[in-house]
Amino acid sequence: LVPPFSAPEAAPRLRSAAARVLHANWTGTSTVPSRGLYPHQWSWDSAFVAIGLRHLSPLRAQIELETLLAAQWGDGRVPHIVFNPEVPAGAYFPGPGFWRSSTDGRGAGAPEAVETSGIVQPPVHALAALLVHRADPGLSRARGFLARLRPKLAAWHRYLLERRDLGGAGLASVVHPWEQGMDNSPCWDAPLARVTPAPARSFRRADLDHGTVSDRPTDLDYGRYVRLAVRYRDGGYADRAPGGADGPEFAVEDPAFNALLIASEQALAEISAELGEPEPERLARAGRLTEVLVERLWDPEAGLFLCRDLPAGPGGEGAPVPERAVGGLLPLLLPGLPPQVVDALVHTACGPHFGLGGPVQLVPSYDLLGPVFDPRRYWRGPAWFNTNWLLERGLRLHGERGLAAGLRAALVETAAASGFAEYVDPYTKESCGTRDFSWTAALCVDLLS
Ligand code: 9WN
Repeated sequence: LVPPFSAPEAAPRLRSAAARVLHANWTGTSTVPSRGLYPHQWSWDSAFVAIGLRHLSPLRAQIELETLLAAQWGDGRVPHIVFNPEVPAGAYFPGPGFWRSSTDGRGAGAPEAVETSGIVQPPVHALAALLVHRADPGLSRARGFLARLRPKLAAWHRYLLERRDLGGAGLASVVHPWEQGMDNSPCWDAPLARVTPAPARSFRRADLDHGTVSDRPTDLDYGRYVRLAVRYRDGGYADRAPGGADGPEFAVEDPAFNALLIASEQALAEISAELGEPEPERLARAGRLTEVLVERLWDPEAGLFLCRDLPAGPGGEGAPVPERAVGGLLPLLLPGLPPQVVDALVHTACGPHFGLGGPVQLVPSYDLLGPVFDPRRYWRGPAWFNTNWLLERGLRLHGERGLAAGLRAALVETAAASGFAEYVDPYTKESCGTRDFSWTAALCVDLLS
C-alpha cells in the first residue's frame, strides 16, 4: 500500500516555494524554462507551466499560451522555441541566427514580427487550454480566451494530422529528436546512426556553460541534431515523405507525441462544446486514432508502445525501434485504450524495466535494465517530472488510485527536495540538470492544488 502525502502540513510551504520559481522565471508575457540554460519560451514547457500557473494566476496562465500561439506559423505549426529578442545572441544554441525563421521560413508562413525555431514539440496545448479555462471560466469567457485560441489549436492539430502524416497511416511523425522533447532518448540511437554529424567546429554549444557536461547529450548527438535542423531549414521547412532524395533523414512515429495529440484532440472537442459548437467528428477521429496507435505501435511482447522508424522499412512503412522508453507508457493517458493494453502498461510500469513502487518511486525515462541506461544523462535514464505527471493522470484515469497517490506524493516531495530540478537520478533522487526548472515547479503546484 502506498502512503498518502507524508506531511500534508508541508504543502503550503512547498506550494509557495514552487510559486517563487514560477515568479522568478516569468518575463512579463511568458515563462522561461530556466533563466540560464533555456532563456526563451519553449512550446511544451509553456503548456505544462500554464497547467500549474492556472492555480496561481489564471490570467498569467492564459497569457502564457496566448504568447506562444501568437508565434504560430501560417501552415499551423507551433514552433518549439519563441525567441526573446532581449536575450543576447549566443546565450542559447541554436538561436535565432541559426533557424532564420522570418526569412527561411517564409514559405511555410513563419511570422515576420518574431523569431522562432522551425521545428515543433508535443501538442499539449489544447489540454492545457481546457484546464486553464476551467480554473476560472468567468475570466476566460470575459477575455474570449477559448474563442480566440480554438482556431489556432485547430490549425495546429491540422498541421500535425495532415502535413506530418509522413507514414500515411494517420499518425504524426517527428522529424527531429528535439520535436519529441526527449532529445537523447535511446529510441533515437538507431535512427540517428544514419545521420552524418555536422563537424563539431561548425557550432558552439551554449548548454555546456550551465550544467554538468555528463548530464547533457554528447557532442556527437549535437552534431546530428545540427545536421538534421540545417537540412530542414535549407529545404524551407517543407514537410516531405521519407524515401525521396529531399525527404527527411529522420522521421519517427512516436507513441508519446501521438498520445498527447489524441488527448489534445479530445480536449479541443471539449473546448468546442464549451463554446456551444460541438464537434462529434473530432471526438470520433480521436477514437479512430487511438485504434491506429495500438495497431501500429503497440508491442504485446514488450508490454508497451514502441517508436516506428519510418526510413528503416521498405517504402517508408518503417520498422519498430526495440527500446523501452517512458514515451511507450504515456498512451496510458488515453481513455479509449483496450483494457488488456491498460493492464499491460500498468504491469510494465511496475515491473523490472521501470520499477515503479519497487526500486524507484518515479518512473525513469528509459529501461532500468536497458543496455545504455544511465541514471544521470538527460533522457537516457533520469526521472522527469512532466512524464511522471502524465503517468499519474493516466493511472488515475484508469482507476489505479493507490499507484497514482504514491506517484503524486513522490513527485511533490522530490520536486521540492531537489530544488525543482530539471530531472533526478531515479534511484537516489539526486538533482540533475538545471535547478528552479519551471515545469517541475508548475506541475508540483498543480498536484498540490
Ligand atoms: C532543446 C526546454 C527544453 C525541453 C526539452 C528538453 C530540452 C532543449 C535543449 O529543454 O531540450 O529543445 O536545449 O536541450 O529536452 O524537452 O522542452 O526545457
